[in-house]
Amino acid sequence: MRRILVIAVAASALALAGCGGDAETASPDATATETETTTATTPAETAPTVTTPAETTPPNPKPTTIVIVVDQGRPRGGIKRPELDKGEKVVLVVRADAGEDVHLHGYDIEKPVTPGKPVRIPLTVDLPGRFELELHHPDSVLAVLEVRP
Ligand SMILES: [Cu+2]
Repeated sequence: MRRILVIAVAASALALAGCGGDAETASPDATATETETTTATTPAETAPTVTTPAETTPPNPKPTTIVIVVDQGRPRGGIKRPELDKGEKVVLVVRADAGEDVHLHGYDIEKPVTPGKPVRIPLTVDLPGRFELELHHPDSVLAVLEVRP
């Protein structure tokens, strides 16, 4: 009984050691499961397309422009905290004297900076939450967009 236990432990230790080795064995994952789904499409009997222009219409058709001037890596006048409504059209304009790029977190929009030349970031804020607009290299928070749902 005791001997069997010892052997079992030794075996598992061996198995473990083998695991750490080359894991580069080609996985046979590529088992082609090509299931051709033949969907019998019944001819759609002219579905009534109801277009409700209600909630999705932005309250303001022209974009809200947010201008940020960066002096020596810092936003002039401090970090801006614009409050926006979901679906609003926004244009972020960043004029920086230094830095490599501006990065709007959450939306993950990144644009290169040319010192002295304004960078325009047009977008529709369709994601609610709080999002930092950062300057990178040097890193600094320029604005925090608050998008109301
Ligand atoms: Cu960033």
